Amino acid sequence: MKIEKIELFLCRLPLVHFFETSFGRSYDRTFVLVRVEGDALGKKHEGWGECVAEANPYYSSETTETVWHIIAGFIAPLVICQVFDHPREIFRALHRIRGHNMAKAGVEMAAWDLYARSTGQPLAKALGGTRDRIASGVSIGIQDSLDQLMGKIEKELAAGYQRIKIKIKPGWDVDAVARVRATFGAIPLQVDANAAYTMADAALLARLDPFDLLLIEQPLDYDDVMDHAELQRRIKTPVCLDESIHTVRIARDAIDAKACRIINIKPGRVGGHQPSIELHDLCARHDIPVWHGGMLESGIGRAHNIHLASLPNFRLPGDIAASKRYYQPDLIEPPIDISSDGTIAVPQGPGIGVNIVRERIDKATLRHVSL
Ligand code: OSB
Ligand code: MG
Repeated sequence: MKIEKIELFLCRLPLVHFFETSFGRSYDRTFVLVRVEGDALGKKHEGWGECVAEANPYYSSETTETVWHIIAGFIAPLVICQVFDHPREIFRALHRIRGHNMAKAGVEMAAWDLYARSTGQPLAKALGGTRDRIASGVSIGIQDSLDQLMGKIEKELAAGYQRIKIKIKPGWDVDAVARVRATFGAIPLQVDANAAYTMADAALLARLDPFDLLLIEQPLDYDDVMDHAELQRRIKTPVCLDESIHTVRIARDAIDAKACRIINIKPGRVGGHQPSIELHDLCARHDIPVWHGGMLESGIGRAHNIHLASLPNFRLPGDIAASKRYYQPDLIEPPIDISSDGTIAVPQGPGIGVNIVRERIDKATLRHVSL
């Protein structure tokens, strides 16, 4: 396959409901869409990807502007008009660019879509997926009050989601979890701290133990492994790493150090589908369950996530929910929805298998470039 053109779209969409994590509240989402055009098996095809970097460097060091700079200046020259036998080769071809995984993933994932379309198969099949529906959970941000949080959880449980994740931060943790358990009983429940705590909080985090959480996600700093290992020795709740796992090698170190019992996979964080498959396989070999994280993606990134989450070691429900929780309308038609059993169907058409509505992309676009 050969990519002949890369287009970037800097987009902004309002969120249906604000989303608050330990690092701040957002009312809209700014992101970069990637469209590739090229030749595969002697025919012209397109492919779409979504860079999950945000406008600010608070979840990760990448931003929409760094993604733009790195793709236009460094990734495009290494990819355009190069011949690849398979999209799995692209991540490796970008090796001399250090970091910038979200920029790499946007292009790499678009290339996988192009490849799957050109071979007439759903992306899930090309990736090695083994199921045709994925289990769906929701991530619920910090709210203005615990009453408001209970209202949100009630609504999501009624919609059928298989598990609830709530964001926590100092001052919005043990009491919030206690209130959820008191109100909803033994529902599948997990928490995400987005690195808001330090080892000085170990005793406080141990107070979550009696609540039988599925996991606590990224309690400590975004680049830490060894303190998480110490924390895991002191608490019963399984530690799950998100931010810290930005390469397959760090995942190996974290597993060896027993810093986590579960890993969250976000393809943007590790550089695309190929490194995600490697991370998935590494975890499977060590009997570490994985689940698919979310980054408030539009329907394009969300569709990619659904395909990846069809691999067998995605054993816990993902943060992959219906489009209408995020954007109305979404950039795809029909929007992604869940069925009453809390699952989402893996699209069966070629590639990501969703219809992209170009007029909606154009309307959301603040800047465009063709490389
Ligand atoms: O840590 O998982 C996270 C959203 C933005 C940045 C980081 C995270 C999240 C979420 C949202 O939790 C998951 C979703 O897309 O619903
Ligand atoms: Mg997280």
